[in-house]
Amino acid sequence: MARTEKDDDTAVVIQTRVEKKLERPKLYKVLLHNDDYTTREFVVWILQGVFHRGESEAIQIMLHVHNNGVGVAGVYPHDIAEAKVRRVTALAESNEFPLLTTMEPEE
Ligand code: TYC
Repeated sequence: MARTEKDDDTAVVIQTRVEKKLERPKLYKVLLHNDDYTTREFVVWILQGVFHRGESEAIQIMLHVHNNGVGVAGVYPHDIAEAKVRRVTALAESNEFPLLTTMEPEE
């Protein structure tokens, strides 16, 4: 905001508007991939423990992945999605399951 004094006692006020684009943070889908060795129970346990899904929703997602090859476990900002991928990968490894988790930007 600029105030310009004129010769008389009036003033001109110039309002400069700054265009500020508020970008919404990009979201990422955390994907679970099907395989032949990870047990259904383990995948449901992961969906409940890491992705906070209720039991019936966890079973639905697990069956979707089992039938379609891939499915969305959850959608999160970048850092959280990355942490979930790491956690699932670590849990799968320590339980000796080949369960694959990846993340990709949402449309
Ligand atoms: N296909 C596995 C089985 O029949 C179950 C499974 C589901 C594995 C989802 C991985 O992301 C997965 N035991």
